Amino acid sequence: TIKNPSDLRNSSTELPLCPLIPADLKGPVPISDVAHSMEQLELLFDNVEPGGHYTPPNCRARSKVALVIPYRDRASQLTAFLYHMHPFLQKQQLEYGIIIVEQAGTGPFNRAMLMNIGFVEAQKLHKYDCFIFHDVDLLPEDDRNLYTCPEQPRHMSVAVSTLRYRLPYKDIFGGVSALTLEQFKTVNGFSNKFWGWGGEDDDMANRLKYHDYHISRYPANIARYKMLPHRRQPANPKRHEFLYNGNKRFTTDGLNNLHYNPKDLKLNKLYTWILVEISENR
Ligand code: UD2
Ligand code: MN
Repeated sequence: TIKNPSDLRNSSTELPLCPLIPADLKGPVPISDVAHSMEQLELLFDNVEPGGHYTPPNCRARSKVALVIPYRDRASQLTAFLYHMHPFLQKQQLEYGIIIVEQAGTGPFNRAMLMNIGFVEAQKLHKYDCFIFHDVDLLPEDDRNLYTCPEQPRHMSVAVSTLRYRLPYKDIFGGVSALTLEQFKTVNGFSNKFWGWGGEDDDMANRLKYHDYHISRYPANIARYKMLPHRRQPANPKRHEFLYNGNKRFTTDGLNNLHYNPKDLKLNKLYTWILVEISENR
């Protein structure tokens, strides 16, 4: 039978699914040390929608990925990150959004809680199904390191420059890690109790193990990252104690007891910016 002309029109506007493995990946990608201002960057990437959201123009992305970045006072790292990541992710033909969650004030930093907040807030913006929690100072060095969520949670920053490009210990889950919406909900997100440096990533590894997930990884020659230089933050003296008895809190400490005071949210050109006030005493 002859097709109805309107069917034809429909089928030609429906984009094909993006390839499972993007076509023009190159392997190693250079990391620029040229500093850019935010204004310069905004002119460079005019294909990004407000809030740092991107949809591939020629195919339908297989998943929608939220990059959630815990952040405070690292302005030059943020511009280096955006300059590197937008082209990197676009080459992978992903639908993605970049969400910067900034902690207000000067109290101890709580990386894990900021990531929980990013997870919650991102879902109000787009139908994300994959969440990649990402230090702002880590830049991937190989474009075969796909920013997707596989069947098991993926630890992505396997080989980091400042750690001599070697996995420091088997269960490390810090740096960059990817979980599906379902996985993150199942483990009740991150603990909210880690104030200051350290422990929150290992607590997540314990949550994953407790729920019978295992940590998947790309080989070290692909999952390579450069860490931009920074000062060390003061370590949390309670991190070992909280890690040790963390399993008592998996079901009560995380997404289901997350409290924060949203102070601001802006759809900036290259990223969504969320400013939050958080506190220990609640
Ligand atoms: C390691 C982990 C990191 C986290 C941390 C302990 C790797 C490669 N990285 O990072 O994921 O587990 O230890 O908490 O394993 N940040 C700010 N402003 C601050 C402090 C932190 O924006 O004042 C953010 C930023 O995204 C930074 C991240 O938190 O990249 C981790 O903090 P870090 O870079 O100071 O800690 P580092 O490199 O020891
Ligand atoms: Mn760092």
